[in-house]
Amino acid sequence: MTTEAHRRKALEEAGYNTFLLRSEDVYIDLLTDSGTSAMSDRQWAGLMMGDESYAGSRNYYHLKESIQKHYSYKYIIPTHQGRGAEHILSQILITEGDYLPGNMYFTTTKLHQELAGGKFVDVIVDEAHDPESLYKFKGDVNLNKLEALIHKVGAHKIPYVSIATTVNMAGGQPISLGNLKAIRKLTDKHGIKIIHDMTRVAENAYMIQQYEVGYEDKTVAQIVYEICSLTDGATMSAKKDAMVNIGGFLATNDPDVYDKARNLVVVYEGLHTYGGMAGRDMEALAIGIKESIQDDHIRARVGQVFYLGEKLLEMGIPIVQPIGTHGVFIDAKKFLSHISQENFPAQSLAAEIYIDSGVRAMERGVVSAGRNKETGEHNYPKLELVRLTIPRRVYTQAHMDVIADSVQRVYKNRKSIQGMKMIYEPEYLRFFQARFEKIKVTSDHYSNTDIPRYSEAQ
Ligand code: P71
Repeated sequence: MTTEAHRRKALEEAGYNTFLLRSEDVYIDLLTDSGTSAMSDRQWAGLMMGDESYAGSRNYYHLKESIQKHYSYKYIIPTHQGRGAEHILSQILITEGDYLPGNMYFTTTKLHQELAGGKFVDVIVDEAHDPESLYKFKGDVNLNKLEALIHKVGAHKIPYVSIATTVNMAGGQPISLGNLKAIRKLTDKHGIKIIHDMTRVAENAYMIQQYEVGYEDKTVAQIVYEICSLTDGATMSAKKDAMVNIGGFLATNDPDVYDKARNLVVVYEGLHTYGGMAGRDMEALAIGIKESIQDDHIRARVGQVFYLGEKLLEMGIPIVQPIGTHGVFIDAKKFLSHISQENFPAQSLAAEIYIDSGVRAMERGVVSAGRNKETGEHNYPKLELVRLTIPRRVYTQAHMDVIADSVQRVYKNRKSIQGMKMIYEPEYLRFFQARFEKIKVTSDHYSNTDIPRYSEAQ
């Protein structure tokens, strides 16, 4: 625990970017659920069984079996994490001038598609861009948008459709199996592949079990298998669902893609039987996959996120609804309606929550969206969010209460919060290392001095 004065100094030194804080200065760390979950006793036991042979490690074969059995894919290549798999797959499948439709962008996925010469096209349903829409499957693709793109550019310009389970940037929202089946039908008609970003597939499957007609009696494991079976290949950041601290993989059912991926992985990651992973980490992952699709586990995991979300809703805090499965996403545009998007409301809000309580959150708005490649202007996404991301098997319900209380305090004082300007901007994935300064008080909104700041109110 730290004092407010300490946190103010720490955040200023971090350029008001929560990515640049030291973890020692953080009390409850909700930056991400990536690599931050607690491994189980069985996973830790698995680490002790690490076979660190350079080639053909026993753990690789265990991992391969686990992926084939639970995720259906035939061929697999371990990578150091999700973006390692995205890099290799993008280089193989995309040629200059291609289009990549998908159910909303993800930062690293889109960047690798662009670096390979492709252009991402958002074909998600409109509801996904509306934080207040209660539509249950905001990860669904709008088939008309997809079909229109196919007609416009031609199927030969679309190597694959990118389908994420769940959709992170939409607020952790699931896609329905009905929609995925319809995408399969349409893509089959045109000879287009479906590549699955399966980073949080178990959480998506749980939402299908809860809300999609016909799946109420299926297990999460069965639904996960069915989702994967409808797709041609996958990239996975195993640091989320599968609860390892590092790791990922690329999977495909296509022997040609596998052949090319085996050739490329040795250039960028390592031999094809370990990619970027140690033997012990592959063992922990093989075990984590099995644990991640247990109904009781996933119900508790998502249940904890919903607990926090429901608490915030009761307090009248504007959050993305339905509540996401890996975190609660605060609607910063609404929360800080007096700060225009060019002054980074979500960045400012994440900073303020940290100062209030030491809770570290992540900006998911205009900073994350980066700049338009052609015009150089900021991309202004409809969603300007702060993500309170919950690691798995780490925090208690009491921590959730502390988080909610802090957000409520900041909400009460919201009118006194100022916007930011960016003073350092990296070329790629700028949100990781960008630096900010609070902007000087210029507008009427900031002259509201009758609302005491939290520290003064004490
Ligand atoms: C998350 C992350 C980690 C992250 C990545 C980039 C910016 C901020 C935080 C990573 C994902 C993801 C999806 C759907 C691919 C990756 C890349 N998410 N797809 O949410 O959520 O995986 O980090 O293992 O390379 O905090 P990687």
